[in-house]
Amino acid sequence: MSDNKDQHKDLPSSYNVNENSKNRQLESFRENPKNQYMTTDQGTRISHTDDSLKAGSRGPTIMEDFHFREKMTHLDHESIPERVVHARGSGAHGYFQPYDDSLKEYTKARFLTDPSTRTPLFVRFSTVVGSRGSADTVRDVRGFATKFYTSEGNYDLVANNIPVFFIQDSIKFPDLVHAIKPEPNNEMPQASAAHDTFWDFASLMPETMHMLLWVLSDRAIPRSFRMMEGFGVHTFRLINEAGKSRFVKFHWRPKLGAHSLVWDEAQKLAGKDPDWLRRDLWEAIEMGNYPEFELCVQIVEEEDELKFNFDLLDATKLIPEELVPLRPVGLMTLNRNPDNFFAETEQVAFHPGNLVPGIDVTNDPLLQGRLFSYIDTQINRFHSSNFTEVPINRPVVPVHNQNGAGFMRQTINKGRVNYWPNSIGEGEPKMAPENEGGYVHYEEKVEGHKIRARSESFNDHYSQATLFWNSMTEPEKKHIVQAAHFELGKVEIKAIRERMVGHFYKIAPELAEMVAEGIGVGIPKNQEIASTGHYEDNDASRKIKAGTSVDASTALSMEKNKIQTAKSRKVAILLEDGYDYDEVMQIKNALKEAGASAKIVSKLYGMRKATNGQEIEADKSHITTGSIMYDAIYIPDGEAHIEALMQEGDALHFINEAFKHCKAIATSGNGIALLQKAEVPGISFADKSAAKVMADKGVITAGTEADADDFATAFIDAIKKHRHWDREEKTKVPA
Ligand code: HDE
Repeated sequence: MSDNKDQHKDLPSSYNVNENSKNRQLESFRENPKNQYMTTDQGTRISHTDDSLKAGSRGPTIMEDFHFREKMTHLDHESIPERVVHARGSGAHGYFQPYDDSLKEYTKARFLTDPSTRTPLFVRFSTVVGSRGSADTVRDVRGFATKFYTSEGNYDLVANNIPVFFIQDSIKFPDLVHAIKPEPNNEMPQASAAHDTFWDFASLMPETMHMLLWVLSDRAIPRSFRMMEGFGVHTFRLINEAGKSRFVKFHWRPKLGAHSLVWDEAQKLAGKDPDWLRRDLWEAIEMGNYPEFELCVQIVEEEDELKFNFDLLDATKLIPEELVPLRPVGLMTLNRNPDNFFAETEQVAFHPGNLVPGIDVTNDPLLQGRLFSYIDTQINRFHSSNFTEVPINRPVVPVHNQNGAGFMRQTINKGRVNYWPNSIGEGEPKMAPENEGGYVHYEEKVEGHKIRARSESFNDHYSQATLFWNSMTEPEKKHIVQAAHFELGKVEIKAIRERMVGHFYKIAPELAEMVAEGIGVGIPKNQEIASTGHYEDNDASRKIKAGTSVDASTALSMEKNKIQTAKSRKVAILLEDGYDYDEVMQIKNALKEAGASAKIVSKLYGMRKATNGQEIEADKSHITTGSIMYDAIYIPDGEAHIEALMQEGDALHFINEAFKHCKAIATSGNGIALLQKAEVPGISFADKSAAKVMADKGVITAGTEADADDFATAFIDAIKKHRHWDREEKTKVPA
């Protein structure tokens, strides 16, 4: 079959896709019960669904009750196997739009280069280790997978919120997953790496060290899915129109900045609201606070492949932004919640091998294994290769091929021809040459011996762990140490704890010393720990060893890159009867203007009366909420109301806990005495009746004569800083 022009003359040169394309496609699958009778699956109207068909009202149920059998059979089959990893996830629809066409120089992928197109997409955020019903806020890597429904087919960027991975070769993935998942004999612990088998494995696998530091850092307890970075991890390829290839790393940057919880808060949230991150995402989208992420790329010329002191094919390494800066490409906006969790979030099936022309893979041995695993795992979940026909997985462009029957086939292929080449079907569907959008794999030259080994250039397991450690601020370092005390403190076998300290020593002696102190072991005398795998020396290895590197990278620290905004932050207003109504309204308005939202928290639900007789309804009672569900607290003035709060253990705990979690707190007049009673040590307060606003370590106090605007501004500034770590010097925040 030749690919001459004539043969393609009736075919569209491209498809029009816009931000509504996917929604329109999904609409044809949506069910609407409005003004309809209930029916069986066969469309027969149902007259009664509360009693099964029986032989007499006290007799046995009869087999012929087709309605009962259908209803029960459905329930019995209402689940599919959960994902073996990333089982717990939350999804959202949105779109991506490039800023301009400047990436054309590097890639022919249209969705990255046509600024007039909004490509629809679906994102699924996830934890990795826990089961589908596990808590959102556990210490874990977060998945950040995006399916772009592009005009050239589906492209999946299946990313994480940490830029590196535990292992270098995918053959170790089953071992890693077995080790980190609950132990096989008793299925404990749920959704946690803090157990012997994980740290046993990690301590014998030096290549995990870089990733482990990220997992011990605050990155592993994000404040919100909307406030995490995303990383493609592997090095991919971009291919331009002329066929030139460059290496690329993909990077999502949240517009709200990257922010985290503190560990004590994360643990408590896991009990009080296990859906914390899911709820946060859902509510933000419902309220119109659409999460936005900027897609950036790091591009490396082919000839520079070996210029760094690490291998671009090694997924345990990142490219420091000091060496290759991020180049912004466009913006993703998430603006619609799914209609049905199962149909969309559960059934969405990602695959790093879903590629479009202009993007290709590399020989990264971790990525190569993923290219096999994802389809295989979907077949386990769906029991059919027809999962691609499920609405959420369908591309918005037409699909034509001779893939055939199987469980749950939806497409009705017509005619006799289900093979290629054929003459009976006039050779259709046709092959698309490259200039008509046909995907052509990059012609990389590959040669070598068949060998079960890694390149020597993968053999440095410590330098980038040290780079990460060196790049942290003091509070961030402290949190890593405290996290290690927790994680390793849960490890019963002392030799494992000791082995880990040996690795930490190689990363940074001070890290090892601080960790060792908390887990009852010394620094092992023999620091020699064999490196993983079997390594082969080669040319690339020798060049890489002499390559470029940096000692610290500002980009790696969340603190150093903190985006200061109060947008979408939640503030609790503690209220009992007898508060100053005008002050509450002033602060509420100021918060609204800054993009934050306020909730009234009181001892009980119901109306709370102000000194001027006005009433405000409580949104939450102390029984149904806690300080951990807010980013900041405000307590207005008012004698009777403060007097009542003074007597409430829950309110005092609320303030004290928020203080320990380093959150912004504001009060005025009589409220100052309440803060003192709630024990917030090391803080200077304004004088109760002075005309002054005092801001000390995120605690804002105002005298009764102080200017209301100054008070509100100081409070919002404190909220924008998110956490006031300088308080940790006085009060311990568990890591
Ligand atoms: Fe995955 N991974 N993974 N992974 N991964 C899966 O596919 C796998 C890796 C990532 O929301 C599974 O559909 C192997 C790196 C995300 O549905 C499975 C290896 C990165 C998601 C699988 C890796 C990821 C998955 C389980 C090592 C960041 C959730 C269910 C070679 C770049 C996608 C599924 C969603 C899910 C295999 C390593 C990201 C088993 C073999 C590195 C975000 O196929």
